[in-house]
Amino acid sequence: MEKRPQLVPTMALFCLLLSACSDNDSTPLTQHLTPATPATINICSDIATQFNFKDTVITSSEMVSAGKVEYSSTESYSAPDHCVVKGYMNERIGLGSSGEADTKYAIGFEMRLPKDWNGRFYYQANGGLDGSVSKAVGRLIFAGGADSAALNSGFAVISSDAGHPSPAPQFGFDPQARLDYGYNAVAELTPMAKSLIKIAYGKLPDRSYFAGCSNGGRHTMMAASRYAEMYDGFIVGNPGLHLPNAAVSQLYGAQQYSTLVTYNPDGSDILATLQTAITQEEFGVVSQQILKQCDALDGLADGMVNNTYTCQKEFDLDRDVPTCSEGRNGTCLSAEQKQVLSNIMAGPHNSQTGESLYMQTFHMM
Ligand SMILES: [Ca+2]
Repeated sequence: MEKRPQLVPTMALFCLLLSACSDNDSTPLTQHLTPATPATINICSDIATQFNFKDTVITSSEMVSAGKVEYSSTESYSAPDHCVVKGYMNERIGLGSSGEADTKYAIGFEMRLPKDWNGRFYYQANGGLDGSVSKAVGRLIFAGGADSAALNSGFAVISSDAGHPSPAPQFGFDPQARLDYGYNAVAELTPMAKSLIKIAYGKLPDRSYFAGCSNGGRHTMMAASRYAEMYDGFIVGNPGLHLPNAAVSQLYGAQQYSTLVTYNPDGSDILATLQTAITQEEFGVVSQQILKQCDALDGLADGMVNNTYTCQKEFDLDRDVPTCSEGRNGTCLSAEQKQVLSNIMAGPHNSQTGESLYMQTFHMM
């Protein structure tokens, strides 16, 4: 079993975020780690035959040349020469939407292993309801844009479908699929991925990081709370938590926006119509005013609001955003729009008890 001082680097990351974990600068609370050491890939196409791990099937492994990886129709990422490994774990038959055991499940994954590796491992947690294996480019986190995503920065990256196929919502009928989606896929995939890395490069990763946004942020929070010993750092982006309640909140938002629009009688283009409730231009007016009130609250006027707690106190929608006096023109919000936005930010409440059903904001300690 792998044993390394995991808590120390994790604390280091938190200390960086909090700016001050010690009131005595001469007494560091953390130790410096030795740098991760790079390695060159040993094998790629032979991984399928040489890698053995419990309940794991490698379906393909091949080297691809440096170039762009098409992540989606609108997103592509630069990548170095690397090995693409595809496979799945824990194949089984589980419950489908009919309630019968008639659906094939597995934890599908893809790993992308750079020929010249930086010695580090990156778990790319994906968004939405999962259900398909997004390309393991190591997206989302790195500030330099697509060219500085994890794969192109030399990390070995894994991505997975979190244990179920598409269409995604039907996995809810199967208890094991719910566990895999909730947290267990990470527990299954992480030791497998590290073992595969050892085969590919001749050594385990020196550092391992876990990152994602939205549902990926939720995965990251779950991994940090359940599997902290497997990773050295967690990068959480906009985590979706308590998802059933979040769904209620989203539906409440749709109800609120719908009060501002008139639908076509035939019901066509419902979503497009909903998006006219508050246009991107009008949201832009709101965001500019939030920036104006809050950007510098974190000590640096850099276009990013990082002191969100104080911002929630300082920003006043009614006061800070112009109210349209003669119809909407893209530079103001109507009184009705302001009310809808206020309602949405307050979130849905139990009509009997007044209890909030879903928190819209997270207060940092
Ligand atoms: Ca700022």
